[in-house]
Amino acid sequence: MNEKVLAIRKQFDDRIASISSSKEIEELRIEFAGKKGLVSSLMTELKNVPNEQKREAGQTINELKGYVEETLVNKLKELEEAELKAKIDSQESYDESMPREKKQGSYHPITLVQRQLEDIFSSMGFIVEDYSEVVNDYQCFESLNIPKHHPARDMQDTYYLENGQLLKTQTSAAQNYIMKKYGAPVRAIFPGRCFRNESTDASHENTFFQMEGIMIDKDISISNLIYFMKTMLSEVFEKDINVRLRPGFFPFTEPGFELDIQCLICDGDGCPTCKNSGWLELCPCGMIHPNVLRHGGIDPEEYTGFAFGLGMTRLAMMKYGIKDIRVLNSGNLNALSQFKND
Ligand code: FA5
Repeated sequence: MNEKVLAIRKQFDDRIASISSSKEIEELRIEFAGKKGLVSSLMTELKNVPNEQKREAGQTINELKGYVEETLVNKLKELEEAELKAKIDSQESYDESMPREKKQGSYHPITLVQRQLEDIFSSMGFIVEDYSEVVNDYQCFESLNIPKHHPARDMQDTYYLENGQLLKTQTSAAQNYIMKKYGAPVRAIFPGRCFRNESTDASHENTFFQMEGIMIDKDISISNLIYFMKTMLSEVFEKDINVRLRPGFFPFTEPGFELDIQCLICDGDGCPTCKNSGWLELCPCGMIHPNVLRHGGIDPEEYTGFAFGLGMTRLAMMKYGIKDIRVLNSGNLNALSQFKND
C-alpha cells in the first residue's frame, strides 16, 4: 500500500507542477481528491490489506489526502494572485496628471425656477426666508384662522407625527413665524416643500413645492398684489401670459383670489395637465385676514398686506413644458438632466 501511496503522490506532484491556470485546479481536485478520485480508490482497497497493517495504511492514505487538499488550496491561491497581477500589469498605466472628461451635473427644474423667483423678488426688495418642513397645528392651521374642525382642513389632509407635529401642507404655515420675526413693514418670500395626503395625477403630487410671499405695510391694496403677480409671471416666462383672477376662499385672506394661467402645454385648448379646462390654478392669493395679522402681532388697524401661495412645481411644469408632475419626483436623470438655466 505504501508504494501505491507514494506513486499517487508523485503523480499528483507532477500534475500540479504542470498546471498554469486556476481553472485547472478543480479538474485536479476531482481526479485526486474527488469521491471517485485516486485517493478514494485507495480507501476502497484498504479492505484487502491484512488487519494488522490496516491502521498504519489508513493513516498513510489520510496523510496523502490531507497533503493533496492542502497543496490544491495553496496552488489555487498562488495562481489567482499571479493572474490578478498579470491583469493589473496588462492594463494601461494611470496618469493622475492627465486631464479627464468631467460629467457635468445639472440643476433640478424646480431649483432653477426657485432661483429665478428668488432673484426676481429680491430685486423688488423681498427677503428670502427658509422654514421647517415639520410644523405644528398652530403654525399650519390655527394661526391662519383655520380652527380645529374647520372644513378647510379637509382639503389639506397630511402626514402626522406621533408627537402631534405634522408635515406642512402649505408654505402659509410660515406666515406667523415671519410676521413675529420681522414685524411690519415686511416683504418676504419663503419657498418650501409641502405634503398632502392625496391621490396623484398629471398635475397633483403628494409632495410638491410652493413659494409663499407676503407684503405688509401701510396702505397695501389689491392693486399692489396684482402688480407684483403680473411682474413675476412676465419675468419668469419672458413673454405675456394670459391670466385670470377669480374669487377664491381661504380662511386666511379677505378677500381671496385664484390666479390661473392659461395652460402652456395645450395653449388653452385643453389637455390632461389642465384637466381639459385650458387653465391651470397656479397662484392663489389675497389680502391677509385681520385675524392672521393679529396672530402675528401686527395691528390690522395700522397695517394691511397681501399674501400669495405660488404652486412652484406647477410653475416649473409650465415653464419647461413638463406634461406630468410625477416626472419631477421620479429621479429619472434622463428626463431631469435636460433642463438648463437660461
Ligand atoms: C394654498 O395652499 C394656500 N396656502 C395658498 C395661499 C397663500 C392662498 C396665501 C392665499 C394666500 P392651494 O391649496 O390652492 O392653496 O395650493 C396653492 C397652489 O399649490 C395651487 O394653486 C397649486 O399650484 C399648488 N398645489 C396644491 N396642491 C398641489 C398638489 N397636490 N400637487 C402640486 N401642486 C399643488
